[in-house]
Amino acid sequence: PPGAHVPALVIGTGYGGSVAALRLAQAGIDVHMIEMGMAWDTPGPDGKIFANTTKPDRRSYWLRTKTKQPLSNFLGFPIDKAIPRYTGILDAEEMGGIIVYQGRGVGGGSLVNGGMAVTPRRENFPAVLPSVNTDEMYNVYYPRANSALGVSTIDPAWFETAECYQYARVGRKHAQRSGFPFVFVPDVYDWDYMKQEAAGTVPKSALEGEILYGNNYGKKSLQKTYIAQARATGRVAISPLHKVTSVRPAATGGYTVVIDEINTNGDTVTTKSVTADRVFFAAGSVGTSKLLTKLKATGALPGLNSEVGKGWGDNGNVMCGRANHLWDPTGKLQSSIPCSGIDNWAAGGAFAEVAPLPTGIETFASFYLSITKNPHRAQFTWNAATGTADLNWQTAWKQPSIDMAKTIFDKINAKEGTIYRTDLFGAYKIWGDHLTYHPLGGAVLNKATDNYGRLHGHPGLYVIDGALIPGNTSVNPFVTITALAERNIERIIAADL
Ligand code: FAE
Repeated sequence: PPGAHVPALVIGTGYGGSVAALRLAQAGIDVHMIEMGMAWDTPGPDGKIFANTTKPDRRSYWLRTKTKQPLSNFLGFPIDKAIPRYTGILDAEEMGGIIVYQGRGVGGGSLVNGGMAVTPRRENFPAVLPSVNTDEMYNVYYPRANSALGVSTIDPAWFETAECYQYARVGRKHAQRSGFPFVFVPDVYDWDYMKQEAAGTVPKSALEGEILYGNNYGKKSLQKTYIAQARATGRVAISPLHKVTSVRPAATGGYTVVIDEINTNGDTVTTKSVTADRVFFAAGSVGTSKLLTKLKATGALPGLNSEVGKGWGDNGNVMCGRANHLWDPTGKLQSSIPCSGIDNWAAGGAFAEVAPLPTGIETFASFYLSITKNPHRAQFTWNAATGTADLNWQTAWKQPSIDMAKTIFDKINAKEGTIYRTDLFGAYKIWGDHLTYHPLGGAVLNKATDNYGRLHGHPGLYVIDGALIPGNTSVNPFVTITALAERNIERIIAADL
């Protein structure tokens, strides 16, 4: 209720926010979570909560009237289509030089992502988070995160025979013939459920191409793990379709948090304010960075330091497809959940996932999302004229990522006598270099905050999401975001509360 007082307010319900809410509640503290997206707990007219990837509808996109698919074209033809404006699940946020894809709703990115749950190779960790103790992370916090998220790896015997992973077996064959290490990638998908999908005994999710716009079954999103556990404590309340617009010190101590309640058209219905003793910024790398940049520039939080908004990176994401020979079909049935990758990080700075193209038809295409060691970092700055926090990422900054991905795919193409697909991202365009799924940084650990996420200058304010990580994790990021949040909240509960 307006004017209410809460001990702990969490902005956002993704990985960082869910870890904070659960652990605070278990420590006996009442938590209120504020989420700008929808609850995603009610079926639509088709009886399903989430729309299918091949049939996007109003549920699919955040306040757009036309879809903005990551793969914009197929066989040269644009595939985006008109949809009604709605507070849908996937935000394709255009930041000038880059489109940043993000999940919107209770569960954040866990609603839309592929569930790939990857712990970085230990030798790479010191470069990811230099101020964090590696032993503690690998002995305590990564295991804690993996266990709470429900991470597991595909049954290798099933992998060899499953029709839906022919594309991954072709990916393995091509990787190994060129001498690259091929690795299984863990996931939060329920692999036993997927086996039952393949056997035809349960409703299909991964085998019906569901991804990007939500998975109706099988994937253990945060709604089924951390958030379910948090709700079960009885101490966590969640307000969907509520967007935090301001945080400032309250005269009586603590912080005044201003919140817009919005409708499914994105319009503000009412504006509320509450007082919170402690506020946890968990709005995602972009959400947290934009809020803090604004609050510093407009004087609401004058004590924030000049590191706020800095150190933002795209985790080096770049996509590409290869055209296979007719004797290497990748299968018309493709599980939407990737299970494998090609690790050329040490030699070439690239880790490539063998990704699905779940079109329902045989495409003879191999498709990859590469994570690369791109060195570029961008900064958010406040634009008073437009009232927005702008990001200075440049499209040309993807070139190092392309060069690193080429260390894998030029070699495979040469070995196999194959070529790149040029029809997936626009006419004659090989590289999907216009986007990222993995925004990281903007309120970097031990720079904008202390070494546990406490924001400098304002006691009781914390950052606990992907904004803490300086731009790259060497693999898919959510396990690292979760493990770092586990580490930080343990310290904050012990020392501050
Ligand atoms: P996030 O999960 O983004 O949660 C932030 C939440 O805050 C969202 O629910 C927002 O709606 C909400 N919010 C933002 N601003 C406000 C505000 N002002 N007021 C109230 N609420 C607000 O943050 N990562 C992997 O590790 N493996 C994968 O397989 C993978 N696949 C991906 C596929 C796609 C299509 C996408 C988009 C991402 C993928 N990711 C993957 C990235 C992963 O989902 C992402 O790193 C995490 O979700 C980030 O977690 P955070 O807690 O930082």
